[in-house]
Amino acid sequence: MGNKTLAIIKPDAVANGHTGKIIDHIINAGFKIKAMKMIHLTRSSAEGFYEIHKERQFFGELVEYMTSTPCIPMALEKENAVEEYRKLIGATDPAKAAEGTIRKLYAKNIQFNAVHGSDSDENAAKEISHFFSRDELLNNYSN
Ligand code: IDP
Ligand code: MG
Repeated sequence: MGNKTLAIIKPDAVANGHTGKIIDHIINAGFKIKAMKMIHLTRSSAEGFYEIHKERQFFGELVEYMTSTPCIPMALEKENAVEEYRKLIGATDPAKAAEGTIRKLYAKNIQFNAVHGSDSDENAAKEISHFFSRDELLNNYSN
């Protein structure tokens, strides 16, 4: 079981002013933020990040959404981080997300769903390196 995951506060949540509240949920749930930046994704970066979804019918819309306005990727650390963070954010579709989860509180619908979370340790490692170089990760600092 790994201890890192890649989170993104997605464009809708940043634009709607939910950044601070979402970071509060993350910190209060015991995650350490090991890296964080605000970026406006390019098309090629978004397409690369969501490569596993490129055959899905919503791929084009997903890339449009993720490149629409800035987002905030973060590398998070906690024991069993992938599963723990997915529990904190809730189901992909906020209508199906548990009460109190980030998506239940801040997502609009299955597409504009406020946050991303990695789905496996292997993908967490890939996704963290998509956004952060080794020296951007605070490996020797406990914040
Ligand atoms: P996840 O973010 O909960 O892991 P995935 O199935 O990996 O969900 O989908 C990636 C992202 O694609 C979702 O977070 C959401 O923004 C978008 N998405 C998923 N399903 C749909 C859909 O049916 N219509 C439009 N967008 C979708
Ligand atoms: Mg996913």
